Amino acid sequence: MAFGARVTFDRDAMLSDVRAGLAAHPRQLPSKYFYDERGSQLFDEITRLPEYYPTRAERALLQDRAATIVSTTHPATLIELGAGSTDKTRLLLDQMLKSPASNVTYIPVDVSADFLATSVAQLRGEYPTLVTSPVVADFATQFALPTHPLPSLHAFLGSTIGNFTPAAAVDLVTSVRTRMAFGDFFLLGVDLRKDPHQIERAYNDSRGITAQFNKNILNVVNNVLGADFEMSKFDHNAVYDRDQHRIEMRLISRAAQTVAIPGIGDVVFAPGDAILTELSYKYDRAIVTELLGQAGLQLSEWFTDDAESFALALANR
Ligand code: SAH
Ligand code: AVI
Repeated sequence: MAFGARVTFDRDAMLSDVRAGLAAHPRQLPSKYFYDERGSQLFDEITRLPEYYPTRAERALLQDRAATIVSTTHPATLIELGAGSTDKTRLLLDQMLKSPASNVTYIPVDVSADFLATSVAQLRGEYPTLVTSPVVADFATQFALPTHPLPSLHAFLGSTIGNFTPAAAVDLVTSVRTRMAFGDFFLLGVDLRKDPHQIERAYNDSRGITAQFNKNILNVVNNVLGADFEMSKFDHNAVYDRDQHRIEMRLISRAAQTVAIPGIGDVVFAPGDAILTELSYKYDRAIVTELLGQAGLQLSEWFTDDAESFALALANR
């Protein structure tokens, strides 16, 4: 492992992603590189911030709807993309495990290997009868699932779908559809369009945790590639684009600076130069129905909280 840090990203893949991203206009870095162990811990902290409403809204929705979702889909296996802490997942697992005869399998898929291992160790302690088979993979690529009992519920929670452009989101849901057997369902959590000020506050918290999360991507590039990004020389920036219905998160260079990235060379930044680090799209029912349809799925249930802040979409083939 390069440069001694506990990171699990493939060096060559990151080198080519970073080379392409920093040569692009605008400059960008793939959002998956936020999530080394520290990035995953920072995201977990974000989910508990007063300003970051999506996690609370989705948890409340799952508290209300998990029983209905499980009785509608009666899954033997839960496959979860981008499982993270698996905190909200427990609400689905609790329902799946309610039947005394049930033999339940859980397959969390995540790129953040160390954090996933910690989540799984905790889960195994809490759910001794659950068969937990974690998969460390980039869910945007072809990856193999361990054999599992059917039917499956394929879950993609937290509005992580929003971190993909509309075209990439269709590709991602299409790949889920191709893994779905007859009788399987897809459960998608999406953050809904709302007052832009409320959305912007969620990405500009007063404690600066989102800023640390954003800057952590530079730390990950330093650790894996041996680059010399100085986090203090970049500012966090997150703005809601009302036309495209998305948060755009950037790192803005505070000064003229040159960053050396072994294998890539020197990258020169002028004051104000930006690196786009994340998009976070916000949805409505029509857009989600269209996305599912383009991926070959149909919406079967649409659940929202009272404030219409967040939605869970249940879909089948
Ligand atoms: N589902 C959790 C976590 C959301 S954070 C929740 O709702 O709170 C996004 C999660 O997706 C992180 O755990 C991150 O490591 C993972 N992730 C992001 N991009 C990924 C990718 N391309 N492949 C696999 N996992 C990814
Ligand atoms: C994981 N993803 C859905 C989060 C989001 O809201 O787009 C990541 C995040 N970025 C800043 N805050 C949280």
